[in-house]
Amino acid sequence: MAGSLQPLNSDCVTLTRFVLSEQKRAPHATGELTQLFGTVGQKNVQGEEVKKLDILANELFINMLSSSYTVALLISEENETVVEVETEKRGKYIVAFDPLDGSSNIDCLVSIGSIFAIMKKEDNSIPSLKDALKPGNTVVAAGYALYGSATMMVISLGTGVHGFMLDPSIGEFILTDRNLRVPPRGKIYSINEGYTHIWDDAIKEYIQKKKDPKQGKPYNARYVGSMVADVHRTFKYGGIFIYPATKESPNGKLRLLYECIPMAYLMTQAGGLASNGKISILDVQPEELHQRSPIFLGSKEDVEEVLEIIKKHSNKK
Ligand code: FBP
Repeated sequence: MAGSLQPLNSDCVTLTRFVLSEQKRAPHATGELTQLFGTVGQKNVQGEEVKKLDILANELFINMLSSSYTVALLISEENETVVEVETEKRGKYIVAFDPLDGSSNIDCLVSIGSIFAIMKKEDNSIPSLKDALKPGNTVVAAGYALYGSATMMVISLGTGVHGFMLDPSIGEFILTDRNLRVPPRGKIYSINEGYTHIWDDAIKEYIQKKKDPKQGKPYNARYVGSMVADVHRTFKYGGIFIYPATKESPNGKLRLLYECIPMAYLMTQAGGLASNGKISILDVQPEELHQRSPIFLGSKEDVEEVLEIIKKHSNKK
């Protein structure tokens, strides 16, 4: 697509046109969510020094979102506390985001991304931490941008999951994957096996089973180390992405509000599952802004399989 000088196909569905048409399906829509999405769509970061990229990305997110007049409160991985929006610029949405996910991969040019979830502020009280600690089942929209061999935006406004690829020649995101559905079962498992020594027995049993030809055709192992890249592949090819609790990190590593919940919302919208090992990620009640959560996410049958093994082990205890 890059550098294509084809005349613009006026029928192509751009991100803005898509969100506008989706808004028409919501009888009481005010257009504020459309305006917010228009703002999010402009978030491709250009930076000077690579290392500062996640700080730059964070500043851009905060700047663009807080001046969109659609947001009441921001939650960023890069900010210890909630980010308040000036009263006169406040809107009705709360946005939790990871401005640059997979930042440890920036220097080696491996795919990185941005992740966000949008919730609605239900009342007119002054926005505060309590408004930020909302469970995933209150999310009204979520998405991620993947900066890889192409720039991709994958979103859901509650009516399925849709992928848009950036056409740099026109600077527009074009709808390329309408109604993404994750396959019911895959052939790939994705987990950092460098932590095998601190896994609990259930995880060890499950991964061993995926490798053992006596227990079925062995799965392929794929792990990029950028959640956005690993989850995007899981959407496209199916399988399972796992970041479990370990003996050293009893709640795993990934953050509930702006990594686990957005991806769980999207995966569930695409027919997959996302669990913390016990309950759906979307039913976890957040208690802290940057709390971590184990996550098992992907194809329905694959996630159900590992949850069965976890249950078996916890019944043994
Ligand atoms: P950041 O958002 O801080 O970059 O960290 C999250 C992350 O890089 C995820 O993208 C990825 O899935 C995970 O950490 C990799 O962690 P590990 O190196 O422990 O496997």
